[in-house]
Amino acid sequence: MNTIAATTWRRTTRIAVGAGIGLVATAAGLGVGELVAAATGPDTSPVVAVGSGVIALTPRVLQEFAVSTFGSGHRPVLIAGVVTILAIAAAAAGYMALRRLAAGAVLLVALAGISMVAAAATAQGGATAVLPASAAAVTSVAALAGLIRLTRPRRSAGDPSTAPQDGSSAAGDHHPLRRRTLLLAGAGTAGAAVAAGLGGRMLQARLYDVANSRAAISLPQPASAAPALPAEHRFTVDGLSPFFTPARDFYRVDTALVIPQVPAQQWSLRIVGSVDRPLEITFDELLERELVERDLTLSCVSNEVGGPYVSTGRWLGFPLDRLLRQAGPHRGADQLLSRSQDGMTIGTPLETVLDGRDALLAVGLNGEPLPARNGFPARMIVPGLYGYTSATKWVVELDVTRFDEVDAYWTERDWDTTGKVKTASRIDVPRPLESLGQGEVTVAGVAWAQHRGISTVQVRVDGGDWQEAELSEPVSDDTWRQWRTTVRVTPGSPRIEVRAADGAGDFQPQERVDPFPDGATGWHSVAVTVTE
Ligand SMILES: Nc1nc2c(c(=O)[nH]1)N[C@H]1C(S)=C(S)[C@@H](COP(=O)(O)O)O[C@H]1N2
Ligand SMILES: [Mo]
Repeated sequence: MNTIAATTWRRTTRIAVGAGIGLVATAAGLGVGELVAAATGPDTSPVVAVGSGVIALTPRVLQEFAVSTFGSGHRPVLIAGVVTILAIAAAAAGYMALRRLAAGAVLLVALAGISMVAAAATAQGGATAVLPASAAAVTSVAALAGLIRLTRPRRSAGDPSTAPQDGSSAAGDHHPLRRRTLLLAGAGTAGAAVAAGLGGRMLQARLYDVANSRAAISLPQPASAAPALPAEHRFTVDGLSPFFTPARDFYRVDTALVIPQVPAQQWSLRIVGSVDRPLEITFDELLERELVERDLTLSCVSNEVGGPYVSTGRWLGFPLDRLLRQAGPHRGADQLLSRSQDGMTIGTPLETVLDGRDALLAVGLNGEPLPARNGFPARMIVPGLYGYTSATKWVVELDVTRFDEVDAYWTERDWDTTGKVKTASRIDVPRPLESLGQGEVTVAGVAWAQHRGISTVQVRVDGGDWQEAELSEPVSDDTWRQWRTTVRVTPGSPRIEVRAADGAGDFQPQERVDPFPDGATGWHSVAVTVTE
C-alpha cells in the first residue's frame, strides 16, 4: 500500500538515515551506560565488559598474542575493535528499524545482552555489574523509537487512517519539517550521549582512582634493608637498560582491561584453605610488621627472545613464608593459589614460597607504594618464577591447596604449572639495523636467571668465536646482570649474537622455542649495518 511513498525515498538515503539513527541511539545507550558505571565500577562499562569478555574467551593458541597485544599497552586496539563491531551492528539495527522498529530494537537489546553476560562474567561488583548494560539497552531502544518516529509522516489529527502502520512507508523528502526535526533530535541525542559518556568516564576516574589512597601512604623503613650494592653493580652505556627499572618504565602484563583500583584502606588479605589458623590482615597491620627490602628481577613467560617483559626493582614487603607459617599450612598441600581483586588466579608451587628464598607480599617498589598498574596496594613476587605463577597483583586471598585439586587461570590454559624462569640474555646496544662505522663497536645488554644467577655472558659476530663480555658485579642471584663488551665489525650487515650461562654454568640452548608452554629459549641476535 505504500509503494509510492517508499520509492520516493532513495535507498542510499534510507541506509544513511537508518545507520545514523542506529549509531546515535546506540551512542545514547553507551553514554548512559558510562554514567551508570560510575556507580557500579569502571569494569562494568558496557564496552569494557565486552572487551574483558573477549580477553577471557581468547583460546589458548591466541593467549600468547593476547598477553603481548592486549596485556601490555595495546588495549586500545581491543577497545577499538569492540567499538567498530558494535558500530556496524548499531547501524544495521537502525536500518532494520526503519522497516520494523521491533527488529532494530531486538538487535540493540541483544547487543546489550552480550555486554550484560560479559559484565556478569568479568566484573567484580556482583549483581549490579549488569546495570550499565541494562540502562544502555533501555536508553538505546527509547532513543531508537523516538528517532524512528520522526522518519514517519505526521498523522493528521483525527484521521489515523492516513498514517501508514508500518515503517516501510517512511517519509523524508516530502516532509521537510519532519526532516529538520529528525536532524535536530539526532544531533541533540548525539550531543547528550557524548556528554553522558565523558561525564561518566570523568566520574569513574574521580571515584575509583587510587591516586589519593597511594599518596596518603608513608611506607615504613624496612627492618631488613636491601644488601648494600656493589660499586660496579651497574654500567652506564647509552641505550643499556638501567640496573633498576624506573617504576614508570616497569613492564606491565595482565589481563585487566581497566587497571583495578583497590584503595589500601579497603584492602585485606585472607589466608585460607589447608591451614591450621586462617587469618586476615589489613594494609595497616601489614605496614606495622617487620618489612624487608629486596632487589628482585621479574620477568614474563610470554617474553619472546630479546623481548621487553623483564624489569628489576627494589621491593618492600613482608616475607611470604613468615605469613604462611603464621597460618600453619598443612602437610600435603603443594599449591599456593592466590586470587586477585580482579578475579585472576595464580598457582605457585608452595615449596618455592617456603624454601627460604625472598618470596614477598610486596607493598613498595623503588621507594614508593606500588603503582596501580603493578598491583597496588599489595602483590606477590617469588624470585625464580615467571610472573604468571608467582606475581599476583592486587592480591586479596591466598588459598593453601593442591595442584591436583584446583587449576589456576594459566594452567587451565595449559601453561606449565611450575613457571621456573629460564636463563635469558638480551642485546640492548646496538639497536637492530642501527648504522655503525666499521671497527670496534660497543655491545651491551642484560642477562637474567633469577635464583640461579648469571655466571657468564658471551658474544659473537656472524657465527665467529665466542668472546666473554664484562659483567656488572652481581647484586644477588635474583637480579639480572648488565654486560658489555666491544666487537670488531666490517662493512656489511653483520649479526651479533649473545648467550648467557646461569650460576651452575649451564648455557642457554640455541634452539628457538616459543614462549608456550614454559618460556622461550634461543639466543638473541641483532643485525646491524656497517659502512666504511
Ligand atoms: N591480577 C593479576 N596479576 C598478575 C597478572 C594478571 O593478569 N592479573 N599477570 C601476571 C603476569 S603473567 C606477570 S608476567 C606479572 C607482571 O607483573 P607487572 O605487570 O607488574 O610487570 O604479573 C602477574 N600478576
Ligand atoms: Mo607473564
